[in-house]
Amino acid sequence: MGETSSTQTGADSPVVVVANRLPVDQVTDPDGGTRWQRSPGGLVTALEPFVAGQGGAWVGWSGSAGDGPEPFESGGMSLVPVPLSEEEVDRYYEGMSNASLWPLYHDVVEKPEYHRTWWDTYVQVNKRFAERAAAVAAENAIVWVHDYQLQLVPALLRQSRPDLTIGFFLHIPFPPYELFTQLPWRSAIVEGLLGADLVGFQRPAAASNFVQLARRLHDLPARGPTVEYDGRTVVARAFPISIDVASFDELARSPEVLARAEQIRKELGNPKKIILGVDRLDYTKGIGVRLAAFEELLEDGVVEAPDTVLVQVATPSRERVEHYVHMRETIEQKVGHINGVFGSMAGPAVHYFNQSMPREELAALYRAADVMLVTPYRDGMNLVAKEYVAARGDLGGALVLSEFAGAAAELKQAFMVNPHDVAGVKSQLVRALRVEPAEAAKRMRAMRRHLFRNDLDHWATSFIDALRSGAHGGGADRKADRDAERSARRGQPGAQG
Ligand code: ADQ
Repeated sequence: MGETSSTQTGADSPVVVVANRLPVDQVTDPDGGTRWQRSPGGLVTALEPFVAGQGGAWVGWSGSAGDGPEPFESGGMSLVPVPLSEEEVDRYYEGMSNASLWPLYHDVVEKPEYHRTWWDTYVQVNKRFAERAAAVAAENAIVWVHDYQLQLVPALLRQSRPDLTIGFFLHIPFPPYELFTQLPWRSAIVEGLLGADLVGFQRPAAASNFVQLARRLHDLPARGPTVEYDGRTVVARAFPISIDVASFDELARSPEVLARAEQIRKELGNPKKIILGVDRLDYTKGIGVRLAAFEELLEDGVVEAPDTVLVQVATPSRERVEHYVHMRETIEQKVGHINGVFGSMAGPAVHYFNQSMPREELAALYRAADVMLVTPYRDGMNLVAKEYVAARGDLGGALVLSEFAGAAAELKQAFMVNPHDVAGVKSQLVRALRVEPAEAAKRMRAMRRHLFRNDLDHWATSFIDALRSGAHGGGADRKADRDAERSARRGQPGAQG
């Protein structure tokens, strides 16, 4: 997506995606010039064919505070920037989105802060996103709104453009009634989402939490996955997101990645076992419990460094939000402590990288790792777990996975853990380290089979099909939802979605 050109975007887009961020990042070249480059994220890969294929538009923030550029064409899409001032970034993005809603929706792992000034700005910014989307959407267009930053957009859009078909997808969990209702602006959020025809979640339990809220908080008639509101039927269903499985599989089989995986093992001193963690540096991801479990196994003498090492890659994230600053310090102290006690001249026990890495390097790490540790306290899905499985076409490696990640409902052959239980994490980690290759291959094969059938394209297509078909979901869909919900209740802890 190198070439971009300025355009006068009229109200003629038959499909519109509305997301906090545009699908491009501004990069500065060595000569000081700037240009837009496609963002590496999975969401862009999933939605680009849907938007570009139909001459659609993508409405989002550029990522920097200030006036922002005029709308421009890029990769066959009209990109419509929504400007945010410094104060709006502070209150709408870092405040309301990432210090109120993010912790509330993740089981209050950290205490959410509620400030009226943040909320007022959240409303103001959601209005701006809705206005921009309304201005570019053609008559009867399909608009797909994404995530917790923009929960008021569906209702705002419907007010000004009742002709539109509106879908909303929440990428993070949706809490049960008992947690959600602590939000001072709970009714406004539920009403905002009810503006959509179809509200998509990662898990059936989340969809059912939403329906319950609409019923109990607003006294609305609700049946199965549907809520009657304002003379319309709103459908709430699960659409578990995935990755581009085939392309990750292919990348991880390439000679370059395989050679790099070999080299990584060598650079780490050819340890017998490599344990890997890859996350955005976030308090929901359970990096601390991983370090605690590994430290105790070293203390107990169950594993020894540098025979067994832990590689933790943690991408810097939300560095201006207070909880994140504190968490990073705690993690880095812990890594320093473990290495002080258990490291040797031959090398450290924990190799820690506070860096973002290219996809090729991640694929090589996945290929080099004997055990992948994914231990979030709560996660909408967790794509890292899926990437690891997609990368293991050799059927090697073992996945240790938190029961509280959305991915646990699908990757059932993983070594499941409760991340609140350090003893349990230790024993599952040891099982994964010692698993027989035949048993590991059996588990990996089953997980890969599931993933290949449920890839990113399947996710985007199912959502759009459901939205286009009036979002009513046939009887079969409703039955599938009920079945999934029942098995989620049986097999998964908590009512959190
Ligand atoms: P995230 O919380 O960002 O996403 P996740 O699903 O794990 O979490 O996705 C992280 C992505 O970042 C992965 O594709 C991974 O490869 C990449 N990444 C992580 N560390 C990296 C590093 N050091 N360098 C480069 N890339 C790195 C939110 C929700 C999730 C949900 C997704 C998609 O919180 O639950 O799965 O959206 O809906």
